[in-house]
Amino acid sequence: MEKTFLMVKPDGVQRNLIGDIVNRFEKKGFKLVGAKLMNIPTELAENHYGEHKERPFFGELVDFITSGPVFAMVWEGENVITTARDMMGKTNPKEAASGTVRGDYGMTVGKNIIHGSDSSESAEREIGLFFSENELVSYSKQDSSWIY
Ligand code: DAT
Ligand code: MG
Repeated sequence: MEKTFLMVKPDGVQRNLIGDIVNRFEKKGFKLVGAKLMNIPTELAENHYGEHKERPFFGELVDFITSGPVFAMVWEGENVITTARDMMGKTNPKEAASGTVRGDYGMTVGKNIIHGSDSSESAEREIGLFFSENELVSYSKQDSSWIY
């Protein structure tokens, strides 16, 4: 089953949005298979956002993502990578549709509350960066026959 890496960023943690965000993905029917509250070491932040290292906002981005605890998660389900991106909304909350996390709670691109992998390659890479194999839980849920 497809997996993706999602993370409530430091602004989302400070604004008490962990529960709301987890709730959205649970209610949709996705399965939580890993989660932890953590501070991101600078080296991990730079690696995670490596694709943006030449962008002018890279320094700010690393400072922001390391400015306080994040809630890192791995979610599983059919088409979870694309669907989670849709549920997050566009990168800039000003352009994100209502009903999405960023559209409902975000105001600026620099504080856009949630991260989600954008492809199967980045999902695999990011899950590997943030979680070890033994931190991911394999289990079945009773509701799956009502979801699929
Ligand atoms: P996403 O998080 O939607 O995958 P991205 O990978 O293009 O977006 O960028 C990573 C993060 O960098 C994004 O969540 C917020 C920040 N960012 C993107 N574009 C920015 C910009 N023009 N100015 C400041 N921060 C930006
Ligand atoms: Mg991205």
